Amino acid sequence: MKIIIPVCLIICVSASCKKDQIITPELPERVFAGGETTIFSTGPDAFTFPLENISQTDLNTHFLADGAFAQHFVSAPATQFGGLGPLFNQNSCESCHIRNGRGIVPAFDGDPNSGLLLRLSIPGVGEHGGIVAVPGFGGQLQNKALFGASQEGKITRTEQTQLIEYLDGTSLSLSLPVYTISDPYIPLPAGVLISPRNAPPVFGLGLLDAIRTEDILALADENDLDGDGISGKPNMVWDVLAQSKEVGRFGWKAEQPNARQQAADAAHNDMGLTSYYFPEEHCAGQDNCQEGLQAGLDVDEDMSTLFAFYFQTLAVPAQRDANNPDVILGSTLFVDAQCSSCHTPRFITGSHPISSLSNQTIYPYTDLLLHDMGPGLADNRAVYSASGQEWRTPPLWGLGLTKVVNPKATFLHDGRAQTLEEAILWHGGEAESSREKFRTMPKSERNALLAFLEGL
Ligand code: HEC
Ligand code: HEC
Ligand SMILES: [Ca+2]
Ligand SMILES: [Ca+2]
Ligand SMILES: [Ca+2]
Repeated sequence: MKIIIPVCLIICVSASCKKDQIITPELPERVFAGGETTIFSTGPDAFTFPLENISQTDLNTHFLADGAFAQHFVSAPATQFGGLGPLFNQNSCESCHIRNGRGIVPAFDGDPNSGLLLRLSIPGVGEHGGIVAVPGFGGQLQNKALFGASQEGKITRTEQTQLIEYLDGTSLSLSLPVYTISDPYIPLPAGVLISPRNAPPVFGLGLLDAIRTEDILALADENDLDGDGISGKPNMVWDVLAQSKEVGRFGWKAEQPNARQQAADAAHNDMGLTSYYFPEEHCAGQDNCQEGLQAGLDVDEDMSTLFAFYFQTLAVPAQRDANNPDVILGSTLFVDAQCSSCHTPRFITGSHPISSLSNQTIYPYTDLLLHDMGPGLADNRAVYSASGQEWRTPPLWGLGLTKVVNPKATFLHDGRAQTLEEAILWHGGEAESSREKFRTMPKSERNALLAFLEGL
């Protein structure tokens, strides 16, 4: 009897073990990049799904909001969706944020249909610590105009290349785009500062909205007191409704404090739609600019809410290939190379008015702070607390699906990097030692790190 029992135990235990492995493989927590909101999709529509745990009421609103985001606005007068322009860049949100992913950089000089736009200013500090707008042009170049107004100019690009060498003797050439304005409708004043910005992906932003401000501030280390060479700081930006300075979260320099203001700013600057937040057209002094406009605001409170609701309730796709040995090695190298010092892997969200976003354990890989990225990435155009060399750490979730969603999509604030490898090699400033760790890795390790990023 004493002999039979253990034999039986061993057989039972090993059998149940096998069964478990086949039926329910253990998924690490980080696979659920958006916590309970995570969706499992790997196709071209991977960025278009609503939060997995969304309520039925919110789902109905999400579908309405989807319509607003895709809507092509027209000039006034119109019974619906009027108010486009008079100056604008594109007539719908989606024409820049393609399938909710990135925009495409201009294909040729003067290409009017790109997702990249130029922010403008002249040196100095403006109202609330913001930029000083360019007389006649404002804070952004609108390259389209309705009849009667003048488009402000065209986007032109030249390129410079530089060579990066790996220790194994192979090399890679990086190309730096330099954007200028051609055919301005009036002469540009001297010394105009230009910051090219490509349209970033818009999914998962409700979760970033739901991160507690104190959790962001806890990561800031402006004077690098811990001596690790990394000194993230928040951008303190103007909150139009609160009439106070708040921590910025959205945009490549974290210039917008919350989802609603981000949406209203996009509608206003990129499409010429006035709203409760920004009630005046941004004509920067053009004489014909106010003619033919509809009475009142172009978008009402409901429409403003819908623009924001859409991207707040877009789900993050799950991490892929998490159990692949290369991906596992890559995730270790990501920490060893200090990538995770800025691309903070994990947060737990606070409470949010959209309840599906509350108390979620998420893996966005951003600290939402500004970092000095060196002269190579600089736009030399300060805005609020962000210097001309500082950028907000972008989230890396969904990164590997970027080109599945849009094969022409590229990386970094001005879309200069064709690949993830190029994006890493452009890192400088506070991230210089991190980049050097990558550059001096053996090829197998570089590939493992890239495999990890491709799986995000
Ligand atoms: C002309 C192209 C264009 C159009 C049209 C456009 N956007 Fe954008 N969007 C951008 C660019 C470029 C940025 C980055 C801006 C920056 O960093 O200053 C951006 C940023 C954003 C962000 C912040 C993303 C992040 O990760 O921080 C959101 C959200 C957004 N846009 C939503 C919208 C909505 C909603 C609309 C329609 C009302 C819209 N956009 C229309 C180009 C566009
Ligand atoms: C000092 C902070 C910092 C460190 C360290 C850092 N990054 Fe970044 N990373 C950034 C910032 C800021 C940007 C955006 C720069 C820009 O667009 O000009 C960025 C951009 C990226 C992008 C492009 C994202 C996009 O949406 O286009 C990738 C990929 C990336 N980082 C990966 C890495 C990897 C891998 C490492 C480690 C080898 C690393 N980063 C280290 C701050 C950092
Ligand atoms: Ca308008
Ligand atoms: Ca303008
Ligand atoms: Ca530090």
